[in-house]
Amino acid sequence: MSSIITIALSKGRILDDTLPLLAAAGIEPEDDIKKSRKLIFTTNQPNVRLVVLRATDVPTYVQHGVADLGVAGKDVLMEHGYDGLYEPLDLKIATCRLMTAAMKGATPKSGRIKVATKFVNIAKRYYAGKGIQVDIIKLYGGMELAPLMGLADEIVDIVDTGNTLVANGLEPREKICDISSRLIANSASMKMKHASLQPILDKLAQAVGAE
Ligand code: PRT
Ligand code: MG
Repeated sequence: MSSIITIALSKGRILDDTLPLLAAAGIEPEDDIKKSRKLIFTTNQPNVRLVVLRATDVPTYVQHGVADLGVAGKDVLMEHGYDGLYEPLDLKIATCRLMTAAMKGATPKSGRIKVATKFVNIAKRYYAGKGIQVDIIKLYGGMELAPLMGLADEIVDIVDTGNTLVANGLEPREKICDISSRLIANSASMKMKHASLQPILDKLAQAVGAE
């Protein structure tokens, strides 16, 4: 008997790259996810369903076991933490970098600095590791505006081409880490539903390798 498997997907840019991988692994939603307003989707696999969530909510659903698998950015995972989660596979999609940035040409301040970011935990760990004292200012988006407006000296944000920084008079300073989206699994599901999950993990690994 095969268990029902629920996979939590991040909507937005990660979704575009996730659907082809799922299709290559033989999992296809029965409705057009990108056009539908539904949040739960049945698939061509009778025992597999998909839920589409805000990227930052994916680890929460998987940690609590209401989804068995999930797809989330490494940035979101590092910020959330790995309690109750495994990360069995790097899907190598939605790649970017997590960086610090500041106003172009600004001399780095000595002493305590103000850092605006939505990645509060990552920023705290990063600056603590460098022995730099910071006041973290939590924002929910548009971090690039903070140095311009004098709200912060630096930001911690995601950079891909770097165009957004340049367009706002900022420059990248230091790379915190490389980012890609990862497959995550609920640690209890990995044991209880192993027989149903393993074939999905194997096919996804194959699909990633074939890219
Ligand atoms: O919109 P919402 O608040 O729901 O969530 P979100 O904005 O976090 O979701 P979304 O759809 O933007 O996807 C976010 C995830 O995609 C992140 O968690 C990353 O893992 C991944 N990713 C990959 C990116 C980028 N590339 C990216 N370029 N996430 C965001 N950006 C943004 C960045 O924040 C900055 O504003 O794009 C801008 C920088 O791009 P460049 O090319 O100008 O440098
Ligand atoms: Mg967004």
